[in-house]
Amino acid sequence: MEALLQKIAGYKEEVAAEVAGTADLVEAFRIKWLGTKGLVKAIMAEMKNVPVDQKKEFGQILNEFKIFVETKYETLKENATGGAGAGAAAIDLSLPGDPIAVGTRHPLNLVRNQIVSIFKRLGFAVAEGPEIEDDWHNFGAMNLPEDHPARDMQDTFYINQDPAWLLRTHTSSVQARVMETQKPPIRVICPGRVYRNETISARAHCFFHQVEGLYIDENVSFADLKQTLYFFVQEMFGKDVKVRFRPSYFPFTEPSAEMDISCLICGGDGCNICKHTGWVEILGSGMVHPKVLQNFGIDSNKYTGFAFGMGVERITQLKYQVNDLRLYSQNDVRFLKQFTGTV
Ligand code: 2U9
Repeated sequence: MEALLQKIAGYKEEVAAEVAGTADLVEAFRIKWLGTKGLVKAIMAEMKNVPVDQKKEFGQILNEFKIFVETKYETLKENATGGAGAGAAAIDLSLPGDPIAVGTRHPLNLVRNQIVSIFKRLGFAVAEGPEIEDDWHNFGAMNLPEDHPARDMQDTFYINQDPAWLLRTHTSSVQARVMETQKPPIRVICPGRVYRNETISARAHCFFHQVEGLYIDENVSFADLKQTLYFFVQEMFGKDVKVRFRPSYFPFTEPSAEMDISCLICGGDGCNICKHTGWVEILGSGMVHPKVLQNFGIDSNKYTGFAFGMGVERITQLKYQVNDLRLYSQNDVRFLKQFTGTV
């Protein structure tokens, strides 16, 4: 009986591995296993050679095997495609296929591309870098030493296995890598996703998208910063939009300034969007801190530079009046299909 059991086990493996495919092959399977001269019938005939005291047990095994083969046959029949054999599932290959819906560009990508194209026209190159960063490129090089209170401004995700690594909190780490490998003049913009450990709500998410810029050369002044960013605003939001700069603080720039534009909704008269001030904040900027330049061996007596950073979600919100950050990552086509364009 041992030899018979081994034979059945081998048969089972063979049946399980069968894929057939076409109706012809399924019919061949039926004949081989379930036909009048098939292998199931043949192994059943072995019953007569089994000792009487083992007949009951062997009979059960044989029955299970027969059901196993029959079930497999039914499955193969259901899955069979085309073919000329009996029971072939007829498929009309001339029928038109299911339409594939053409998507639209994501609003964040549309706006990111617009921002990039404006700065490209001013001679900025595009640089990208890793999203998982080390402490030096994200913080240390940016004049944020370990005990600096400003680190608390950006709640950071650290990598569990090795907290020496983190998810970048800004794309400044990309500029840091550019300064490591290139000498001034440097003129780059760095678009990319950044991560901050915030509770998700209409106004905050655990990731967002930035475009940061950096321009280092001899004689780069705050006037260059103002004119560059003014040009950007005019291209992005139109010629009628007014701008203003407010003094601010960032560890990597000195002096620092935030830039507001006149409210696009009320034109500056005051509304809910601008909290009745007539102005909305769009980006941060400043002259690169001499310490940051020195961190990369750039002579801060010879070279100066300006830098800026903006949130793509924020710019998109102002351009398209998107009032809930969560809409950007919910993949709801009713939201996404409202944005078209090829930029
Ligand atoms: C280097 C030196 C300086 C980049 C800058 C800002 C100001 C800024 C925020 C705006 C909204 C981030 O997306 S946001 O939350 N950014 O205010 N970023 S200056 O400064 C740099 C970058 C690189 C080497």
